[in-house]
Amino acid sequence: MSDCIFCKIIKGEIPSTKIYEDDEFFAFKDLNPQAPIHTLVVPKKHITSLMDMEEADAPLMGRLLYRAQEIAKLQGLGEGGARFVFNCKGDAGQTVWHIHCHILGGKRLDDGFG
Ligand code: D5M
Repeated sequence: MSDCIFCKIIKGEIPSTKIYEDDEFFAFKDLNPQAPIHTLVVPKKHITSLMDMEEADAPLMGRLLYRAQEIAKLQGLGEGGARFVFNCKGDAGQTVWHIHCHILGGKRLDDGFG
């Protein structure tokens, strides 16, 4: 999608700190980190929100979860663990309308779900 900032990051039109890339997924550092490790994993396919995905996207999203936990381990979070978050639509505070999985870790996240 031409005006989506994550699509532009995937295409290299906007700079990012890339953590991982394959044919289907792209992972990069969050610009506004909420933890020592804060990475975003996105599918290259533009889907606006987890709550807008179609059933046909379920295998892709299953693979996204598998990749996300691998990427967390690549970043040294295998031992301590991590939080995997999808903010969906307005009440959850979604600000970028391209599905993204937040990976948060590198400290004890004892702040509830915030
Ligand atoms: O989270 C959207 C997240 O996207 C938020 O944590 C900031 C991050 N963001 C926004 N623009 C950029 C760029 N250009 N690089 C890296 N990270 C970015 P949400 O779940 O929608 O609230």
